[in-house]
Amino acid sequence: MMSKEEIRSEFPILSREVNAKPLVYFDNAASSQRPLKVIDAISDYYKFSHSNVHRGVHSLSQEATNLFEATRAKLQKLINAKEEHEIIYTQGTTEGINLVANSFGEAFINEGDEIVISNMEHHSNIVPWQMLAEKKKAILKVIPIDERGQLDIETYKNILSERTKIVALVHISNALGTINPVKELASLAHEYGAAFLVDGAQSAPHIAVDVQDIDCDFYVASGHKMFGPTGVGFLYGKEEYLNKMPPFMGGGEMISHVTMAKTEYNVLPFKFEAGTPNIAGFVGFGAAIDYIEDLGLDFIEKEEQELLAYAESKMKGLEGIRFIGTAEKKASLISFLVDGTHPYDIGTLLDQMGIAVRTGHHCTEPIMDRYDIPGTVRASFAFYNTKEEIDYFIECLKKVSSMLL
Ligand code: C6P
Repeated sequence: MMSKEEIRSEFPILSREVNAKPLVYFDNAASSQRPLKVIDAISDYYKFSHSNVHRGVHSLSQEATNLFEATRAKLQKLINAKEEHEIIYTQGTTEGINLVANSFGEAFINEGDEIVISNMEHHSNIVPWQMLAEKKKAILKVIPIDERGQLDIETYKNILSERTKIVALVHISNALGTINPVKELASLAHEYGAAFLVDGAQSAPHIAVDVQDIDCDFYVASGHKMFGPTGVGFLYGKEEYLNKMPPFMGGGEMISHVTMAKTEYNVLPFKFEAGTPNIAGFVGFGAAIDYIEDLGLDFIEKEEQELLAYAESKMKGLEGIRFIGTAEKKASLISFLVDGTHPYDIGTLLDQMGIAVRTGHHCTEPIMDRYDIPGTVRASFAFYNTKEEIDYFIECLKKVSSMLL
């Protein structure tokens, strides 16, 4: 087992200073940091192996293709997908959801059909469905959340009907930390024959995910939150759905044959991967998945749950703290307000002390409306964070609060 110090030494950025103070990086839900293995994999790829993929008989192109494709098998294993070709490379969670909204929407959504989302979705799991509903004259239904930030499952059961065609829900809320019981929610959707999409942006980096056990039809996530590069991500889709869905974008790679009269589309997964991809990004993503697998998601989850419990217990002792999101099952992030202060002021002053937290609505404005607040301060932890950093954060939070009140 690696010590915390050993783990931290693999992330060069963690030893830098910000505003002349050691960096305390508590903004992992926005984007995590990368270990040297990922940075080196990208650099080596450009130094020694770059060429276009799937396009050449020459050795370099084949080498680049092998490196690029290896990540697909790693992703398949990571989330236990049945088939490798059920993994579609994307730019990230946002593209994955847009792909499903467009392609699934085109094939399966008609006037009067219903799409179900919840009040705790990220904008990227709201807007594409609103656009689809408008285009197809479909109806968007929203599951409410309770005061603790948990889905109202009884209302969900009442919303579901034969008209429901797809349910798209977040696995772990980026603004509340709530872990949703996606297996149970998927099973309820399936009783009505509806498809079930999981927004896994915040779950893939932090907990073990088994898409066959959840029995979701789609699962999307982003590389940059999984200790990998920006601009890469993936969509898992059940083959039976992906085969029935039209391509999202047209161009090179996604075709098997083109004439001026007609185009035949390529097989999965390439049908959904038009154009030259972010090859180096996917090579780096492969190294990030290796890193996660080596460390182990059980270890990651345990470390992060410990940090969460430690931070929550310390914060409960502070005056004027209001937690937003107190679900029974929570991931390692804390959204909060300090009575009488604005989140931006807290965030700005903490930054002066070297602490990076996110402030604002976290791209979840409907959650902020639900609680009638302008935003929150969000501290989100990763396994490389430490209790000492939390102690320093608490000390600084006390100072900042007294300065503002
Ligand atoms: N949340 C946060 O600070 P992209 O931007 O495509 O990688 O991920 C979008 C997204 C979708 N769903 C959830 C639950 C998310 O948390 C995010 C990204 C970041 O909370 C940036 S807004």
